[in-house]
Amino acid sequence: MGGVTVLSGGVGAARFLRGLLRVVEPTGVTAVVNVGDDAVIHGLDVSPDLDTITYTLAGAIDPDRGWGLSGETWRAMEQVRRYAAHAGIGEHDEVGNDAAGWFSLGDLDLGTHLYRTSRRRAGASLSEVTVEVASTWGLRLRLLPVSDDPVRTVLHDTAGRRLSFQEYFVRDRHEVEIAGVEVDGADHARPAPGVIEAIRDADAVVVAPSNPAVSIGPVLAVPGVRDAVEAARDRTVAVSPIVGGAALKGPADRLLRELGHRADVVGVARWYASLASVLVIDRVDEVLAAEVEAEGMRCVVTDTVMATPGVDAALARTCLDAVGAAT
Ligand code: FO1
Repeated sequence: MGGVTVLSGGVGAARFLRGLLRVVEPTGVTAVVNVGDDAVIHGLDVSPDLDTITYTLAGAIDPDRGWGLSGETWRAMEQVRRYAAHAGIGEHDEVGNDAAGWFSLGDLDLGTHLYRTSRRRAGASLSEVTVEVASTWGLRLRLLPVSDDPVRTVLHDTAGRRLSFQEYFVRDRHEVEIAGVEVDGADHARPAPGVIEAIRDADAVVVAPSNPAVSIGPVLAVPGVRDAVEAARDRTVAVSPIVGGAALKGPADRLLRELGHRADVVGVARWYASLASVLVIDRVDEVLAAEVEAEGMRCVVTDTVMATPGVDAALARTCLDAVGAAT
C-alpha cells in the first residue's frame, strides 16, 4: 500500500497535513488521529482533532481560532447561555455540566456534531462517520480515528482534581498545574480498522508536530500502535512541536515541564527516540542538534513554523526526504 501515514493531533498536525497534501497524492496519505480530546457536550459527540483536520484541509477552518468553522455564528450557544444565566448556573456548578456554555459550538459546527451523534446512536462507528464527514468536505486522504472505542485523555492537577481534556484546556483555560496524564480506556481499546496496516505498510510514517504528552501519547496508548511505529522506526520521522523551548500553540511546553520532562527539542527527542529515527527541529534550535543526536536520533534542522505559506509543503518534503520516501 505504501504511502505516508501521519500520527496526528490537532492544529499542528492539520497544518502539516495541508503541506503534505501539496507534495504527495492525497489518496496515498493516511492520518491516524487522536481521539483523546473527544467529549460528549450537551449530549453530542464532539471529535475536535478529527474536525480541526477536516475543516483545515477543506479550507473552512477559522484561521484565528484554529478550530471550528470560519464565518461562524453562535446563536444556539447564546440561547444556551441565556438560560444558564437566568438559572444562575455557572461552569463549575455541577461537575461536567455543559449548560453554562463554556464549550463554544458554532451553529454550523453543531451540524457536524448533530450528524455524527445521530449516526453513532444508529450504530455507525466513528471511523464510518469520519469517512462520511470528510468525503462531504471533499477530502481525498484517509482520515482514521486511532480507535473506534472510547479513549479519553484525563489530566490530574496538583490539587488532586481529575479533568477531562476539554475541562482542562477550555473550561479552565489550561491554567491549572498538571501532576499526571492518563489515557482512560486505552487498555481495552482496539486500533480502528486500517490503523495498524497504515503504519506497517507506509513508505514513511510522520509524527506530526502535536503535543507529545496529550495528543501523540493517546494515539500510541492504543494497544498495537506503539509496537507498529517502533517496528517502522527506520522510516519514521517526528517533527518537534516545541520551538525555542516553547509550544507554538497550547500548553505543550508547560505540560512537559510539569510532567518532569525538558520542554525543549531534547525533551521531545527523549519522548520519540524509540519511535522515530529522525527528529526535525526548527532553525532556532540548531544549537541543540548535537544533543538531539546524542539521544540516538538523526536531527534535521529546517523551518518548522508553518505560519507563512509554503513552509508547510517544504517541511513535508524535508520529512519525506529524511526517511528516503519519494515525493
Ligand atoms: N477551544 C477553546 O479554546 N474554546 C472552545 O470553546 C472550543 C470549542 C471547540 C468546539 C469544537 C471543536 O472541534 C474544538 C473546540 N475547541 C475549543 C478546541 C478544542 O479544545 C481542541 O481540543 C484543542 O484545539 C486541542 O486540540
